Amino acid sequence: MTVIAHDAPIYVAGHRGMVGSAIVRALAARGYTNVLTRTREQLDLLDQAAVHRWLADVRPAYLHIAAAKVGGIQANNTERADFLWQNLQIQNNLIHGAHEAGVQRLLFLGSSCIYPRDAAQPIREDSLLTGPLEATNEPYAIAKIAGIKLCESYNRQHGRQYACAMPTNLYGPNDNYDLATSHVLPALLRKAHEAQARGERELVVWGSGTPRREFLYVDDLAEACVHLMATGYDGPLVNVGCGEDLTIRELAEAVMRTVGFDGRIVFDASKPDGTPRKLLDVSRIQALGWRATTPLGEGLVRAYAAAPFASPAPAVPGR
Ligand code: GFB
Repeated sequence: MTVIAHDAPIYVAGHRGMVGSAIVRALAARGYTNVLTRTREQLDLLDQAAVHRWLADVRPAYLHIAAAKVGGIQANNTERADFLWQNLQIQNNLIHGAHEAGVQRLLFLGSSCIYPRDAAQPIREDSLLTGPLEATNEPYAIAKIAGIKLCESYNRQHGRQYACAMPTNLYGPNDNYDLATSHVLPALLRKAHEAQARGERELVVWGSGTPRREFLYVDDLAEACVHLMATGYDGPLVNVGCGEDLTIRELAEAVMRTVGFDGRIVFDASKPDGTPRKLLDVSRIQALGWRATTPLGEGLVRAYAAAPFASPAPAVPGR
């Protein structure tokens, strides 16, 4: 079944980010030849009129909505208004603009933080809106839940086929390595690399190290997105994860092995732990014919090799 022809115009919103750039790579690898992208300078996704005009002109056959304001626990917890407003604005402009332009299919990407903080593990899609959210990322989660409901509502009211995928914590090439705003995995890669390069003996890890997280290599997520598009998936919300999690302490140890840093872990209890666990139930997407293929160890090596600081560490005198 060919739902989207290989030469049909496919718009990837957010193509400069980690997720969008991986989707562009995956589309090219699968032979899609008409992938459309726009930089922020060319099209400001916060500008409703500009977004609606562009979508009406281009009328893509499919949209991958990977554009969002994203960040780690600290950015989510402090830039709360920006996370709520910008994400609502971007997704409203794209989803409503797509509908106005007559675009029948799209994929809206969210995050596993949409589920209740104390959801039963592994988290099934039907646990959405069954309990309170994790406080550190409530604004971001509320925006993403609104996006899911917007897609569902266009489907029910107007017969659109707007699909929603909820990935677990992601990592890989083009990640954000700014220590104040990044997620844990890129932060630890950078901190371990720099500690090693400077001859330091400690790796500072925020919180208690006990929260559990599931990590998916971004190229695996991109494969899932293209798979959902290519197979015409237009059903309800679908989780995308690898099905395995580990503690933040275990992650720090795996990062240290990847970087070759053998110092000691120091926990910074002044930083929040966030949600205690968020392992996704991935049976729905596995039944659709996709599963993750990159083990964490391999993904860490690839992410480290692609990191902007990965050039050989400067020699440290006396070592
Ligand atoms: O990845 P992260 O920032 O976000 O943090 P969340 C995960 C866990 O790692 C938390 C700990 O318990 C952090 O305290 N951690 C340890 C660190 N060291 C560090 C560090 O150096 N930097 C960071 N950032 N964390 C985000 C949500 O939650 O995950 C978003 O805020 C989104 O909404 C995203 O859902 C996927 O996994 O806690």
